[in-house]
Amino acid sequence: MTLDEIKNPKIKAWVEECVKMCEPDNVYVCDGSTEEYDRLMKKCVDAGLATPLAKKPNSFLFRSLPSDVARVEGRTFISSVKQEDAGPTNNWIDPVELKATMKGLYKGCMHGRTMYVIPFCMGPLGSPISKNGIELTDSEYVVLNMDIMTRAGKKVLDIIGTDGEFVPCLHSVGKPLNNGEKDNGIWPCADVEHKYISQFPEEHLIWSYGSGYGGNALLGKKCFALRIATVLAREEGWLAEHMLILKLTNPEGKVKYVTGAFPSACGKTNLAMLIPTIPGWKVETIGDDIAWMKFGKDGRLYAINPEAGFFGVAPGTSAESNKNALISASKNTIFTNCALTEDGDVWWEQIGYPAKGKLVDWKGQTRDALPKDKSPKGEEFAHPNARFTAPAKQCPCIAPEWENPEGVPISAILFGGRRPSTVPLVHQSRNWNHGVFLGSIVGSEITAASTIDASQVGKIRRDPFAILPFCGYNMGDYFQHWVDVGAKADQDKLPKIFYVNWFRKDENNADLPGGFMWPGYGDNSRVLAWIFDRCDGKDNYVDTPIGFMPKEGAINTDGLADYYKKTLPQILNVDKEGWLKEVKDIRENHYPKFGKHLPKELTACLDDLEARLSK
Ligand code: OXD
Ligand code: MN
Repeated sequence: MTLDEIKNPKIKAWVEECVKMCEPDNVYVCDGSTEEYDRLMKKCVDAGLATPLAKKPNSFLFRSLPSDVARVEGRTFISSVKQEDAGPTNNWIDPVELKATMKGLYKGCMHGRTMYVIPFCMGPLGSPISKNGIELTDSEYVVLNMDIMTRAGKKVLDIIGTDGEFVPCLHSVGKPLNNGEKDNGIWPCADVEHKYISQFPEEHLIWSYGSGYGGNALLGKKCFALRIATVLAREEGWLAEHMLILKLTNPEGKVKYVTGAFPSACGKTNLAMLIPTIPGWKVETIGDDIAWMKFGKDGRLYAINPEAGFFGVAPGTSAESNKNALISASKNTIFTNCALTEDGDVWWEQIGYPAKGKLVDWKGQTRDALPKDKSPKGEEFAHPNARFTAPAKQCPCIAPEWENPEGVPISAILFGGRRPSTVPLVHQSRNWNHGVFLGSIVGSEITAASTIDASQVGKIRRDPFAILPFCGYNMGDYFQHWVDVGAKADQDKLPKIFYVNWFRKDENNADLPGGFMWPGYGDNSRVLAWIFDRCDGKDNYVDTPIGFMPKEGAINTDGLADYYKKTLPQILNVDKEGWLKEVKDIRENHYPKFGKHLPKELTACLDDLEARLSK
């Protein structure tokens, strides 16, 4: 499609303004057709940027540069007019200054390239909760990924019509091609110090420059569906969250929907696609990363998954950890920074089997495969943040209603992190505000594996609501928004809030695989079953100083290994000393960061917790 075919004057004027600045050789409006996808993929293959995979139908492998392998939080900015509105946890640059800097970079940045205009919709087409965006990009890789991750193309232009709203998202890889220069198989991007992932919250505007990877470049995901959407949600009275959405069916066929927020590397995608180990229970997926929640006419909170695909971390994904993800990515999938096998398949660490013969690693080097599916740190064949981009509709456990425009009514909200000590397997908040408190203290313990600074080991890296890198405004105001949303709602209809922890450890117990006191994965269904019954008001709990916890025998342990049965009482216990230390850490190190923006309701919850623990 050409620019002339766009009937919306606002879109046209904005595209023209960006064309003038970026100076692409051509402008192309994406229609979202299969023919277009195939054509652009062929262009990537011909340019040496993508490798077709003989073993996976219509699937391709891309390799990025080592300087462009993940989101760049240090180069991500919330550029609000006032610094205070970005808050203490976001990088901030004055919007006038940032725009001047970025305009300098954007000037002529698309020489030798095509500017693609991608009309896209976050959420099911026609849903009252969905929102539209237009991404301008000079990367075919971005167009292809956006095609899987969002509903993209002409149909969205038709929905926007001549006066509909859209979020403008400008993206460039920041690598102009001058005088007939070619990419020559090298992933285009800019140096780290020239990368800018910028959100302008007052204007609902996104400008991204210099990276072609994931959340830096597929602007519908973290930039729009979280950073800008959190701002829109606050303005409009709803919730935009870094949460999975799952459907849980009990043996009687009764259904409940659950959302869950977990920091990166806590198994969120695995939980969303879990295969229960307890008979009769079923988990189906609505979404694995983001939930947008709005109140329905009946006063209940309804959630949609704004995405249409999974951008999942490949390493660690195996038939054991997440068979459904492997099946989702078995065809029509884009792989990035995975290793390539001799027979034309992808491979990654902890895929569940060793590779044979030679492998081309993510840097393009051919090396002998190892006799196991692990590699020494720094010598991985697949980058630890290697990804698969797979259509959600290919997931064998996708719920039939995953695209329901009305969304699904949420009964429970889970929070969790990696906490080797203190935090029990599961506890329930006493009420909404106590649940907001639990969300506000989410975090993972810093391990020797996650830091090079030994003095940090054992400390808690807080990631409130698992949304710290994705909140488009002051995190203290975000907590207040959650409190306000709850205060306005019918209390009986609000979801119940739980804190789960699959990661308690006892290094001294040689029986426990990896020292973990709970098996996790499919066995997390045992906890989901307790939560399900809690939502039905079953008398399956005890009241403790930290909240409601399973009473003895309330967690189904049938078929669980004896060593887990033995450790269960320990992980369902209230560690008063540990929690008092937690209270101190929150009071001294976590909450003071938010200053006057911290809701008084949360301080009240902290005081209440301390009083109950001290009784
Ligand atoms: C993601 C993340 O990629 O949360 O989804 O980092
Ligand atoms: Mn995420």
